[in-house]
Amino acid sequence: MTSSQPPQAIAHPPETLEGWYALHQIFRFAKGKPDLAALSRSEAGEGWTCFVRLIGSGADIMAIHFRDSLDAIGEAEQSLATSSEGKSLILVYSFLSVTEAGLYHITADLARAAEARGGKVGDAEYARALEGRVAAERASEHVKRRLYPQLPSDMQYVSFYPMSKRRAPDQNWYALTLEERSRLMQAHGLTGRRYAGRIQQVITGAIGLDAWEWGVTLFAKDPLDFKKLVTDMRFDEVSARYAEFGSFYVGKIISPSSARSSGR
Ligand code: 76R
Repeated sequence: MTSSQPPQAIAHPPETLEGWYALHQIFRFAKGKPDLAALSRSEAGEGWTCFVRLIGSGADIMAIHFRDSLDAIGEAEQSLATSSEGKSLILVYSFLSVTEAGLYHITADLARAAEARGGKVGDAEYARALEGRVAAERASEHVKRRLYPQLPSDMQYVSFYPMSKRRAPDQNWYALTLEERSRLMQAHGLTGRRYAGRIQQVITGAIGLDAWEWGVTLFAKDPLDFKKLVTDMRFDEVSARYAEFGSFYVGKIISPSSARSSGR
């Protein structure tokens, strides 16, 4: 009986760092196929756009935009929609999010330290320590790569899918303790690291922005690595217990060089 249980403490969210906003757009071709050559990768101030020719999908093309503000994402969206190529594209799905680095480990450390000194999460000492740790993270190359991802020139294949963490009564990610989520995410990171150099992942957070909670964008040299990594993740505890997935979109980047040579 739930009524006899003590009220559960509200779990503590991890601190996160955010970088570029991201928009994934999935299109079908209208009657006329657009000039694919004109849809090359474009660099735009802060951020970039790339086009992915979808393979084995009901849709035809995915655009991935990264920009430094939501307004700039809106401009990228508008400029594609009003371009001559854009007129041959019918939007079938879009996903709005922002690059995110979850600081589970740091948040759990600071919470433990606060408890040990009889303080509280969020008190002045916690806030001071957090500021220092966050600044150091933000300055690290590792975090910069997650927040401001660059398109890997040797990884032509892309797999994109949205996902959420489960919120079932007895299987609720958001009701786990911070310690437990930190432990699970550390194990997740170790599983992922086995693919270093073979897969580049971009994690974008979409809570409050879209229906799913995260976007997962993977770049690979060998598309078989998508299957291998995602299989390993399914067996990794956090995905095995808590992950729910949307549709997968797989394809190949329309390379700017071949696009240019065939078009202009
Ligand atoms: O070590 C680190 O700095 C990063 C550790 C790390 C975090 C915090 C990490 C590593 N991920 C993190 C967060 Mn990930 N990731 C996924 C998926 O298909 C599935 O089952 C899940 C989809 C894949 C394939 C993947 C790959 N990751 C996240 C989050 C946010 C969760 C939250 O905050 O609650 C999600 C949703 C997510 C999902 N992850 C890695 C990888 C890979 C390959 C790595 C190692 C990357 C590296 O070390 O460079």
